[in-house]
Amino acid sequence: MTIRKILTEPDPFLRQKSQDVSKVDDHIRKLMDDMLDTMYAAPGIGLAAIQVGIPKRVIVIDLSKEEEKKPLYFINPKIILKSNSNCTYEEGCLSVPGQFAEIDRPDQCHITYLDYNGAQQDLQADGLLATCIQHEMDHLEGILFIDYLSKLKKNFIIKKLSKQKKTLERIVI
Ligand code: K1U
Ligand code: ZN
Repeated sequence: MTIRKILTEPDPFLRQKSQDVSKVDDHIRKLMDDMLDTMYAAPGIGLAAIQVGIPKRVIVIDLSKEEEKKPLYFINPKIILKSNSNCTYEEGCLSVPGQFAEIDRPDQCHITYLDYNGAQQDLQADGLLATCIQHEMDHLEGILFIDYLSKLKKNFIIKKLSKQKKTLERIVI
């Protein structure tokens, strides 16, 4: 088990597009295991590989509230259908620490993906799972939830996080 460092905004690495996984092997499974441990430790309910500095199209999610963990693994996910109706959730992001905002997204989505063993799967998601999948799939395109806010709000958040980073760097040095 390895807890990896989560990149935080502003970081140009978070803005790059992730690449498809060509083969689901032990290297990818180790990455997903580490991502889950990193996500549980944070804590969070989802994580994309780019957030730990790996630009591959890999996502992990666990929405379970009880002791028993129910991890979901998505490799090369593709949205094949989104509902016309939207829902609003207050979203957070481990790469945008301490910031939350209400974001509107389609309330249902149908995706195809490869699972932990590389088998082709499809899933019809709604509610928080649909929101979380779309939030994580945005990461694969270099998009963060703050991109949906007004320029004023987004720039305010980025400035705040930038200042926090500089203060932390001074403390560490
Ligand atoms: O950084 C991420 O992408 C993870 C993010 C996922 C997410 C949250 C809310 C809506 C959409 C996507 C988080 O997990 S932020 C932390 C969080 O939501 C949470 C933390 C502890 C308990 C419950 C929720
Ligand atoms: Zn996020």
